[in-house]
Amino acid sequence: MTDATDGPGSFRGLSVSAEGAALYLRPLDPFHDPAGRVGLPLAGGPLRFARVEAILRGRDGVARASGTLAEAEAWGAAEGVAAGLADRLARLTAPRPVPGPADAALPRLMGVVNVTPDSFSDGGDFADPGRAIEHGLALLEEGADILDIGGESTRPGAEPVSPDEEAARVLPVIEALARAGATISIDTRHAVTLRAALDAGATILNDVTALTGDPDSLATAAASGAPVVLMHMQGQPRTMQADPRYDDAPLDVYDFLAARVAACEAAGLPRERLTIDPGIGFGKTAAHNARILRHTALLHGLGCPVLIGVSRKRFIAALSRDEPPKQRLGGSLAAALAAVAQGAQILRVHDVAQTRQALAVWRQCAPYRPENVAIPP
Ligand code: HH2
Repeated sequence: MTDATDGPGSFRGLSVSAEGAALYLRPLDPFHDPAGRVGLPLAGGPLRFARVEAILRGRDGVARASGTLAEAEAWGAAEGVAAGLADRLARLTAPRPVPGPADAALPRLMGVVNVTPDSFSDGGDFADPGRAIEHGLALLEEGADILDIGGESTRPGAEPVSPDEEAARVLPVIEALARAGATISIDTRHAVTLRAALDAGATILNDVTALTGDPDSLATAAASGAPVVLMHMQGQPRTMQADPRYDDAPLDVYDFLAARVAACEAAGLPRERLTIDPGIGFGKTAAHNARILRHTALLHGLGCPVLIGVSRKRFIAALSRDEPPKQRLGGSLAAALAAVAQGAQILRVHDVAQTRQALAVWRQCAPYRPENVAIPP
């Protein structure tokens, strides 16, 4: 792809002299080009990218520069980091299996079923198993591809729930919805609940602690053969919103998830079974969340599908007019579309029908089709 006349361009000032500097590659301005005429595929999907930002983090801080792929390659060769760059590009572009029904389009919609008395978003609406089952069936009707069933609130300030109590809440709901043909993920940080949920019919594991919350979770998940969602969280739900701090939020989240992917691989849980999630709202300020979402495309560099859960979260109110959870649909859709524009493969949402509608319209109207935009060379 590199042309003899290409130079490092705007990357010229970016020096990798800092010893041990880590290199990150962030695809910029993804666009829709099903014919695949320009650029490289983002995560093997229909979006492509032709520009990247190279980010270097060393002892002295973080340096960034952006340009075309050809300029990045020329810079990489001049700086002696061609191999590292090629490795990151290979991971960014490779196709990857996405959990959920094979025939479901991307992004897949994961509908939230909270069998809890105290969830921040739908506090107690579906704590009764019968109502939770009804709600799950309604979400399927609305077009949910996956139902995410949880029996413990992880909202800021929430008190932990015992695994026994949690299992008693979710198991009848999982059994009924699995019988109805739903693809079910279990949202738990407890290994016993995870195991029992699989026996009851769940086929996907979703752990907000990225399998660190229970010493048995990693081995249980590895042995299960099921796909696993690894989510980033700083601290614990009870205290995580008390002054969260990062050196660089998107890079810190990326490094955490990279380390968890490596730990899973070492435990016999291969990357092909992993989905990663930056954990919007979990130990993050509104500014951290917004910045992490603007860096969604960076996460494809880990070679796993990306799941994003922004639905009704507090940062939406913080960026807007302090609306209560059920009045955050507009902001939830805006944030979800921002992530999908960067190739997010799964959206975890409360409002399935409205998200489906937003995606259908946005797909037809978004200004990133090659016939509508000037594609960078
Ligand atoms: N968010 C919540 C719960 N589980 N799992 C993943 N992978 N990603 C998320 O963003 C995520 C999650 C919180 O939302 P909700 O379930 O509505 O609230 P609560 O934890 O209060 O039940």
